[in-house]
Amino acid sequence: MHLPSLVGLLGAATLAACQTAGGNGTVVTGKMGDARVVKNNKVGETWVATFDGTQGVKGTVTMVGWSIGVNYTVDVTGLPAGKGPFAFHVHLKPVPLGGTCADTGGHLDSFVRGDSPPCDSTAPQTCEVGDLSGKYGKVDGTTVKKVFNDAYSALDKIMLGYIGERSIVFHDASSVRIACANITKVTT
Ligand SMILES: *[C@@H]1O[C@H](CO)[C@@H](O)[C@H](O)[C@H]1NC(C)=O
Ligand SMILES: *[C@@H]1O[C@H](CO)[C@@H](O)[C@H](O)[C@H]1NC(C)=O
Ligand SMILES: *[C@@H]1O[C@H](CO)[C@@H](O)[C@H](O)[C@H]1NC(C)=O
Ligand SMILES: [Cu+2]
Repeated sequence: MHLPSLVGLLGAATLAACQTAGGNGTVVTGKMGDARVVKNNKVGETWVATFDGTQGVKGTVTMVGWSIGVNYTVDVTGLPAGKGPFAFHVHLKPVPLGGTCADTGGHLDSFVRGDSPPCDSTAPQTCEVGDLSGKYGKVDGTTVKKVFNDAYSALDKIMLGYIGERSIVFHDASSVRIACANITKVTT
């Protein structure tokens, strides 16, 4: 006899999770709701994705634990001239030895949002956790440096939003995956 009301509650919860404040009513969020702010990262814990130049791109994306989320520093050179602006994301899987960027899976999407419609950067909590350029802007030019904090990135494996042991992937303006590198732990 409790079943109908339970179903009703679940329906209401699902509906609420698909609409969100901060947009104009068309903004979508994850099936599991908005991304949660991460407050238990170890401050200073450092992970890095190193681009060794074999794919043209050379440099690092450094990820440092902060009291809220993770601080990212994108510091790369060798992006192909005229092919930008470049999107970049945390992809689900690392790059297998001898593999390619095609092997890294899709974006880290811990709250099951999907990448369509595109991320609304004014409501970053509604975006895929791994959609870094959607939230903080694409990079352009052959040499770029970009620093930002992402409140939704986790360094603890038990957390949704865990970015460790995955990869950073750069895409050119036509979405081609031009370079990728493993996210590996440097210090605790
Ligand atoms: C509002 O909705 C339109 C139509 O879907 C979309 O193009 C636009 O980006 C949205 N703006 C905001 C701030 O959500
Ligand atoms: C992380 O970013 C925040 C916000 O931008 C900044 O205040 C803080 O100093 C940064 N922390 C580190 C360790 O870089
Ligand atoms: C990336 O990490 C995976 C998993 O640890 C590892 O098997 C692979 O060899 C690494 N890829 C590269 C290119 O180092
Ligand atoms: Cu990507």
